[in-house]
Amino acid sequence: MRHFFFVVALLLVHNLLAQNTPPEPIGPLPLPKQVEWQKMETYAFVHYGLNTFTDKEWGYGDADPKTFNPSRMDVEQWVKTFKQAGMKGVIIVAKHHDGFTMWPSPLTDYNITRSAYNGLKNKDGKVDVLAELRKACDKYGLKMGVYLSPWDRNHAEYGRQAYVDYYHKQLTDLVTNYGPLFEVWLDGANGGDGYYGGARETRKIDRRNYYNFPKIHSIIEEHQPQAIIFSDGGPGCRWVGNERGEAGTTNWAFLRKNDVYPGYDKSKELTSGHIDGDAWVPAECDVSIRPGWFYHPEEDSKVKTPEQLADLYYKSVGRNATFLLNFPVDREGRVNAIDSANAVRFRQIIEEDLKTNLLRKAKVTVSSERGKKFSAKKLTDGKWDTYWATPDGENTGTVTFSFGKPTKVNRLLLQEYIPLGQRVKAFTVETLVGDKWQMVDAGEPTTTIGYKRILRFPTIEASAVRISVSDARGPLCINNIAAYYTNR
Ligand code: FUL
Repeated sequence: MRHFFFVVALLLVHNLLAQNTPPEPIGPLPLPKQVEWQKMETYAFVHYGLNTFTDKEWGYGDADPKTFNPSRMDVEQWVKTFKQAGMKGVIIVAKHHDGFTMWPSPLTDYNITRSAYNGLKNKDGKVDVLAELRKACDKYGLKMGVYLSPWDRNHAEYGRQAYVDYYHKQLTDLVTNYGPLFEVWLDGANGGDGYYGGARETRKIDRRNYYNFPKIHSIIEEHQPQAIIFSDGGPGCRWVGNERGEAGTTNWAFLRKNDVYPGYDKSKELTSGHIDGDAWVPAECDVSIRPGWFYHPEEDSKVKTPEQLADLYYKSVGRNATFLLNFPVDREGRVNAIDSANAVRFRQIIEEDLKTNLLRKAKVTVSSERGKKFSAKKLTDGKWDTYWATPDGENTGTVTFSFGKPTKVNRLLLQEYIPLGQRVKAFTVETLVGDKWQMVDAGEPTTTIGYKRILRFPTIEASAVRISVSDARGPLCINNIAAYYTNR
């Protein structure tokens, strides 16, 4: 008998402890800097350089630097615009494929000091667009990042070891002179024809090995440990596999890290990630506000509308990715007025759409709770680090929010607590209309959630909303659910 009581007591203690213990993390897991990066959600891209003036997308590497001649350059105007458009940072193309550097790189003559630009000088008395951007970012509280094209159509040694050494030195110069960078962008367009110091020929490289990516990563990690490294395969974040700004409806933050490298030919896989991946490499959706990455006057009538941009927000941030929106700075040296107006209006639309969380005041019930610390209340407390969790062994679950009266709803937002991994594989949403539960049709499969998932659906007047997770990689850890109504 005594033995029996002892066992019961032990079980009780065990259960009590388990109730306050978070679920075991399920790898792959994000680094803390990847979580912080994902929370930025939207940030700007700037493509600006010789191509802006030669009307090209890919400069051959032979344009005269003097061609770069902005008439009313104003870097602060860019940053103010981005800030108003709700962007949390800006990534500037420091060097595109044409090899022209926007900072006074001491390693090449093909740089901004040889241009016709006669703007603000840096501490060494030289024109320096990156120094101007750093200053403006600090003034307005935006983070800064850089794009440094591995492909260089100007450099005579491109294709040979001497260029790789040059690239590593150029990168070191860039990452040691402009303060903290939140992201370093290594694009995947690689090799082909170019000026190459006058050779004017085609040069092919071994995409996987030529640049010595491990060395590139170690240079960045040494000088900018907080930076997220972008490439087709990460390691910090990955290309989403298209330039339309759309993530997959199924979007895992994982990749099989040894499979993917810059220039990876099965880029379609990047849209959804690898469910069996061994590394946390979330997707970033890069897209331009105009058809081209660089400014072309004839595209003034083709700027994406605020509504189109809002649609892209839902298809990127709303599908577990970040939204990197490109602004082709114009020939005056400014974010064009049309682009600026549309981007600012886009942000207002998103803020209006997702203004009041209707679930905050609703009554919540759940199929089960891991314990008090992980109760259903955590779903709507507005805190990042508290979450609802199910007990070990329960990889499914249901959450029901009752409004008490018919309430209009047409948006649903869900967030998993990603520091413990991405788990949900399938879920459904239903609404209670009268006394009937109806399946909500968001027009897209409801599989993964991840950092954030937002569904849009036709307005329903419901008295309750029910979310059911039917499959997951482990116990559920959900830190936020919100529902909204917008009359847009
Ligand atoms: C690509 C480049 O080829 C495009 O010109 C642009 O810079 C885009 C963001 O990345 O790889």
